[in-house]
Amino acid sequence: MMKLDPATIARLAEHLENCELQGRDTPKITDDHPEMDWDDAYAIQDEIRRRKIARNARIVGFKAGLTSHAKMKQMGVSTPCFGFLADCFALAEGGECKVSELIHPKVEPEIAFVTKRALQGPGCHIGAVLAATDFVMPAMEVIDSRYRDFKFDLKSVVADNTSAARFVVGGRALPVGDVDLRTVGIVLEKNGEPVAFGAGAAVLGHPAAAVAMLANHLGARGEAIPAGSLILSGGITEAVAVQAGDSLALRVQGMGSVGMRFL
Ligand code: OOG
Ligand code: MG
Repeated sequence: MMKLDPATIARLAEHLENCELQGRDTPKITDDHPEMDWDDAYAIQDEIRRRKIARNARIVGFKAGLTSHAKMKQMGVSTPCFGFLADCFALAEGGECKVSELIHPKVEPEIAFVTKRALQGPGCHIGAVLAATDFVMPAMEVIDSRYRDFKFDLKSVVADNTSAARFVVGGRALPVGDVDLRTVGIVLEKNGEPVAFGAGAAVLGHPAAAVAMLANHLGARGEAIPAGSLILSGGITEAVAVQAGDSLALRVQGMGSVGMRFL
């Protein structure tokens, strides 16, 4: 079921992507389109993905969002959501993120998965995810909602590719059998000060559960997670606001650390 016509979906996708590319904000789109449903929201996100592919961006993977209570509470929502990752979002490990290209960036500590086999729902579960995982790595996602003051509802944020903006992976890539992703501890540091702490289990009890949910979500839409995909499993803690001059580091127990600087 869809409530919006194809022309409206195309127009909203263009609008949101322009906001992303120009670093300017917008009121949430459900203000003007309260009738919008879930299929409309994902159709707008798909259209943004299609626009990027048409400009030669490569889709490198996916992200799960709002998978921890800390994030759901921070954003005032109660269900996870999913987006895509393009090569142009990636930053080099230890690299620089230009704040001038963004609206109001925030950083999230996450566990990244890289798949060696395709995963498709329905019926995908943690065991299947672990069996299909090549390795896991520390990751920081830079989210940057295109919505004014980071105020949105779930449909608006899905249409906006779940606030995806930049990400960095680094540290040590470990086979998934070499780490207990539930008990693994993380510390996020800003300018050398610890600002957030957590353990993997904050993400749906096990970060692989977020990947399974993603596979089931895609399966319901006739899509799969291809082998070789990078997946961000969702912020373990609340997102931390950053500004030019800040240095961020994420340390993950037994998995080293990943850093980035904001300029
Ligand atoms: C939505 C994206 C959340 C995560 O890891 O929870 C997300 C937002 O909070 O803007 O990426
Ligand atoms: Mg995230």
